[in-house]
Amino acid sequence: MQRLTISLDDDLAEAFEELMRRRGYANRSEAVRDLLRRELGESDLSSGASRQCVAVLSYVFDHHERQLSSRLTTMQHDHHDLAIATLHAHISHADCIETVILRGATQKVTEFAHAVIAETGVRHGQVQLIPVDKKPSPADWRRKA
Ligand code: NI
Repeated sequence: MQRLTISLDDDLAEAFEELMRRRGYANRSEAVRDLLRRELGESDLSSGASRQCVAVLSYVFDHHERQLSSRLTTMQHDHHDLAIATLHAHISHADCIETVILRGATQKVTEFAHAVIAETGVRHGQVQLIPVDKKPSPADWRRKA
């Protein structure tokens, strides 16, 4: 474990303290570690350094929308190598929310997620990609007190 000392100007330090309060961090070290992990993960993904990823895709849709439910299910079956688990919940009379866990080549996972999000009737679509193939990967970066 390395100990780093950093300097922040007052405004940035106050903004950081406020962010920590809003997100419920008990100490600065854990907040900085999480910020770094996220930044490093995004950097790996955008630079193409990470060719493999896991991802969480979530979206809301109206199950009355014509054929949409079966279209979404068909898309997942057509990519059963990527879509490894799906959680479905009925959130109102019309609306459903689904969360799909994806794993595979970052490019294919991204294409699949964007195709689902682009389907007519799919709303609030979001995908979070987590790189897994670098050593150490974010999945391996253990939290330390
Ligand atoms: Ni439903």
